Amino acid sequence: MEKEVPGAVSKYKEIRARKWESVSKDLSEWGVPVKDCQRYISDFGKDKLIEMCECFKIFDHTDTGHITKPEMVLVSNCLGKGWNRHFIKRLLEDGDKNGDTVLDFMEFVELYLAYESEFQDVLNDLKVAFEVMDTDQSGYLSPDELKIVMDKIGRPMSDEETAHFLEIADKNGDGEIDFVEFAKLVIK
Ligand SMILES: [Ca+2]
Ligand SMILES: [Ca+2]
Ligand SMILES: [Ca+2]
Repeated sequence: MEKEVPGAVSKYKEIRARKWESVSKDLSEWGVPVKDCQRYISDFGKDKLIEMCECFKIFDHTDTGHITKPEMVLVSNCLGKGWNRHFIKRLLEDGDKNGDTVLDFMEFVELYLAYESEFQDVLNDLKVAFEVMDTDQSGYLSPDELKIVMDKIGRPMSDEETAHFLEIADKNGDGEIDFVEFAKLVIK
């Protein structure tokens, strides 16, 4: 396990810069100006905004830029927490400020902050699994890391299979699997 060794800080900064780049892209895709998120950044930090963005993308299963009720049911069920329908109804009622029955990113951010432990609880097992697989702690799963995991669980993959798997999983085409891409593989 890597502890406070020199270089850990710069590695962390590198991961954060890469993640922030992806968040900026997402925000612009959703039509959210970064300045609208500024107060969340000053109140809770950039890392929190990255975390909320990842959580939003995971719940937005079909990548439409908003979260629907069936998506909330699907995601919470798939991740083994199974929020009951009363709780989901309450989340939507609390979160949907403009009354269009879905949650856009800005609505989600407020909701996430109000129900942070519930959202974190849903994603926790997945996060732990991801961290175990990410052996070099780069924040991303490389093809080699994937192969090692598949070997370990007794289902070794050939280079071809690995490439094919990556083709399906690697939505943004950067050659690695990030936490959101990993979650999308698990949630079906
Ligand atoms: Ca709404
Ligand atoms: Ca890695
Ligand atoms: Ca990727």
